[in-house]
Amino acid sequence: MRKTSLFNDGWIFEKPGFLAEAVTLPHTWNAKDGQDGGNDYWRGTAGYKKTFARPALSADERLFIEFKGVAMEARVCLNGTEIAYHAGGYSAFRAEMTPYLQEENLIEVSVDNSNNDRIYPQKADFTFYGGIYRDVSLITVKQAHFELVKDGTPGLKVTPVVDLEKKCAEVTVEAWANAGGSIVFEIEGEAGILRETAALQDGYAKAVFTIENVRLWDGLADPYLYTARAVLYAGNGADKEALDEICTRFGCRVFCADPEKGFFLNGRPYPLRGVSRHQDRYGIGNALGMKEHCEDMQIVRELGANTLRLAHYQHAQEFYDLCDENGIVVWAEIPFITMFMQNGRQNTLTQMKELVTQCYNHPSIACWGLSNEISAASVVDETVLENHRELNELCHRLDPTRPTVMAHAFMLEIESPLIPIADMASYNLYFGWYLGELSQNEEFFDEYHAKYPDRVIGFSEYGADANPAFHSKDPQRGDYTEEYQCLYHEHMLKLIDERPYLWATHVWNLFDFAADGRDEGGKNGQNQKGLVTMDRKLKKDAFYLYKAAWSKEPFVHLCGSRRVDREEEVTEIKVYSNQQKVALYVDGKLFEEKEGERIFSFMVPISGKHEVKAVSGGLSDTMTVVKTEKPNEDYIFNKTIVVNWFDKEDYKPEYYSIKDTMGELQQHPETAAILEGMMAKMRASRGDVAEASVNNANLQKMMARMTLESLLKQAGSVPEEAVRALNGALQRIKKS
Ligand code: GCB
Repeated sequence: MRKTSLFNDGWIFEKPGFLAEAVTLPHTWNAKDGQDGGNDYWRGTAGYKKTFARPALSADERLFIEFKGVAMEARVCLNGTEIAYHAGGYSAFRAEMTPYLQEENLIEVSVDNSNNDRIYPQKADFTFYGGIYRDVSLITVKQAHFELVKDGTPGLKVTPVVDLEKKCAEVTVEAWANAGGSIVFEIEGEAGILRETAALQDGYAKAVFTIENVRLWDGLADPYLYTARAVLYAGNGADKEALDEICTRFGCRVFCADPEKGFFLNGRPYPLRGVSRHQDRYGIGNALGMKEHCEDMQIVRELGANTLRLAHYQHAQEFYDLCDENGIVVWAEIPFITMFMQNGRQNTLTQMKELVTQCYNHPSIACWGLSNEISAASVVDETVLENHRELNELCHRLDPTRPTVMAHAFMLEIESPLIPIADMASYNLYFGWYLGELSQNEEFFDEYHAKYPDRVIGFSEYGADANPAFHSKDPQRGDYTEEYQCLYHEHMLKLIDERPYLWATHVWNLFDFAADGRDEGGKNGQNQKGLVTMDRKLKKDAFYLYKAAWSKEPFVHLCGSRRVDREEEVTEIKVYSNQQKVALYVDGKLFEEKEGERIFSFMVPISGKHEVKAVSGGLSDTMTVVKTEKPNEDYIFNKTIVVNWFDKEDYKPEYYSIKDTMGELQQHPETAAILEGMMAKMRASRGDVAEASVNNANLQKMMARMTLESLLKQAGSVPEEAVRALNGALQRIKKS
């Protein structure tokens, strides 16, 4: 029977120009430089090697090696012969070692994460860590065995089709082997074991079972898992000795999405409300172990989310397993992202084939994501459309049971022919963070839904960066404060509550994550849109807003505990809770009790140092606030940002100014010319993402509603003198 053993120990890692070092896998060479900003982490070709004595194999045994994730491109040589090549950093692959084994063996893996135009991802907002960052194992099988190599298959494919009315499931179990003979298939559940024998034909066999009184995989409520097993025999199944055995867990459930009513699980409305996650951790990079995966799932459970978007690539099997076990509905995807590459077509197909083949049996997975914001740095032309059609057909061919989806960038016109290619659509919108006003998010969905009432639409990303060191009593977009992140998400949660047609919504992101290209918000190298910090040690206040909405575990949480110093005379104390009543105590005395839902706000006069305590039944949370003379400067991210350019200026309202909207300024030929000059300069400094969006109708429409002042503030880097000059020029043109 097959034996699997970890092969993680005793590797030597060699990076050009550095001394060789001994490492234990999983390992990435970018754990430090990929997380510290500057967009200068090392991308190149490095080597891993290991010597080992010939494993004891009997004459009818064969040896395979399994790599669960090598980023991004790998060549594996055993004793000088190449036994595997793999392009794509997130899916598993296996290779046979048997013919090349010697008494003493040397395995060498050349790993490359350098820039190229063939393998996705190449342009995206996260660090492309290099290394053998998931487990490596040796698998010993008999001469006759289940398929191990093709697309990294588990060898076994389970397709449950549930009849909710009859409370039964028809389960098709298929297996592939390199031999003749037969397979005994089994399905094991609480009611016992069902068994069928099928003869192998051309290396393939299947059995169809009916599970009566099926116990459903029912999301958070009851994520019940069955086990399917396949045992390979040389003869007709009555032989004594089994040659190989594989098993997988599966679940019986029905997913569907309705354009008006949203998502359904097992025939009941089940709005998918949750967060996204990267495989990433502070100080570790992407080389996570089971401990880190479990900690992440624990936090997801505490939050009460019922869905995860596992972005932007295939995650570790261990993590999909955790989703199966915990009843989390998953959006799975490949890293076909941001920028279309003419030479990358084949790689999108390979990565998709591997994702679907390797993840097919996970009951948690509800859809296959074809791409993310592919229009952000590319024009959607016929080649882009064709690549998406191919991917879509591939998914349907490999898996007729699951819908496909795409995550679109806000500037993709809702009329784009890209959108209807996939079965479902979702948008990533950042109005109220990168640009625009918060209310533009709901305007966007309302317009889309009114125009396309028969299309399923969701909200695949939204978020605002927050560094928990920064605070404000008057939070503003772009200030990186914990308080703005709260206001932003309060708005978004309401938007979502009011639009049950959104089939799934995912906060970007549950955790801060490494994006070495970012240098902002006081933490270089990080995207800080997380509800939790990258080391998982601190839950930002906004985490508790979602917990109040989603979790049933009773709690009260005082917001602003890190904003100790407060300059105002009367301060807002905000409590997030899933209880109906919250009482606030100040210095031991009852201040006020309120009834409400999720958000409880109290206006408290302060004069010195106060102890503030929120209480609901037996639950409580306590913090200290201190009245100060002046604002605490440590709470401000960029102290040089000019908050209001106009405060000190004379301003003539009958003339044009930066307070006018872009739409108004475009009406007058002179102001339009000034605007165009400014936009050309901005485009030149923003690179290809901005370039691609110049003639973008959505962007134009959105910008027409913004004042020039707010556009300039969001651009951030425009010097104050330039703003004054621009305003001066506009103030010379009289409004008609
Ligand atoms: C997006 C991308 C995601 C980024 C995010 C952001 O739309 O899909 O990868 O991290 O925006 O924070 O800008």
